[in-house]
Amino acid sequence: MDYIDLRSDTVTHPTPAMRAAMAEAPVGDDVYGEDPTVNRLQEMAAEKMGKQAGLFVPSGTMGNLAAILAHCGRGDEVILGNKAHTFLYEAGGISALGGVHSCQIPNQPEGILALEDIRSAIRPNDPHQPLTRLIALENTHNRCGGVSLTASYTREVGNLAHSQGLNVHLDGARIFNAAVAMGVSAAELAAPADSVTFCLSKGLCAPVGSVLCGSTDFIRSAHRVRKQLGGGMRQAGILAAAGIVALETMVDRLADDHSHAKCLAQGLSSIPELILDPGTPYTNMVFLSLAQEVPFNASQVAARLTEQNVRVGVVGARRFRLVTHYWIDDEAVERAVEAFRKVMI
Ligand code: TLP
Repeated sequence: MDYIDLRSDTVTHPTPAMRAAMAEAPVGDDVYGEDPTVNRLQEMAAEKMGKQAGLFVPSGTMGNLAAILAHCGRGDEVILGNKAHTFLYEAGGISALGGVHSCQIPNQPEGILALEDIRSAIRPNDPHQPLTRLIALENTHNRCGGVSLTASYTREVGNLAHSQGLNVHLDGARIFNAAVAMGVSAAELAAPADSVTFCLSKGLCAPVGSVLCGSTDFIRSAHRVRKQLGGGMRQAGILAAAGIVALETMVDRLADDHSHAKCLAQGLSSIPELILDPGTPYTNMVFLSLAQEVPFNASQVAARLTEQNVRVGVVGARRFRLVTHYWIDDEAVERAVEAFRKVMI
């Protein structure tokens, strides 16, 4: 990359090994279930998540949508956080396309939903009210700073949900970042969830795709929903091949992204005009704001940074999100800090 792109880990390009695997991939028609590379990716993904089956989908958004529509019928309700990606950034797909009602409860700063809040949000069986069917969690939690949810917290939510006859869906777009940061397996983090989506196209660098995992029966239902959404792809093995390389080679190195995020935060903390969020970074995201005395807003600062070949995410009038990934090395971190220092003058 010829500029330093900290807007997201979604900007990552496929690695040379991925491009080679894509060129060589054996393929078939995946709508007939005949693409050997897709089938292999789905099996690998299910194994990594500790689930029976997997379904390759074009995006994390479609993975969450297919999952929620497979768990809930029209008029049913999902309990989710008011900062959940599914609530904020998926264009309202669950209600627009699935007629699923959402009950938003506050995300606590550590990304969790308080058990008490979940308990009180579960509806009684009253014909005036929608039926609660599902609780959705997110790990790592994007808008809560990229913080990881522990396996024990997720287990508590799972126990509560299952005791009430509800299911749990986990938006694990960055579950491998959480697993690497906490030194546990992704399967352990996903165990209490009935379904989990994770993304191949973020920190794992694949160009396209996510995998939704769950029980064989659940994936059968989600498969039908994927078809309804137009997500049945044909020789998708070309894409799945990159996903296999991602799972084989790109998971453990996420630790480098986390340490680059720490160096970035440390460097930026020496610039008096910048205020870093307490605790940032938890994984590969650094959140910060402009100090009151800075006479520019975040968009103006971002435009000046672009002139220095550094791109950052603007997530509020005076707030930024910087995300580290495979294409951000030590030198890029130093150059980004220097660019911030320069544009503050
Ligand atoms: N998040 C993107 C933007 O949409 C904000 C990003 O740059 O972080 N779940 C979570 C937790 C996500 O962060 C994202 C993407 C998704 C789902 C959706 O994945 P895609 O972009 O593949 O549909």
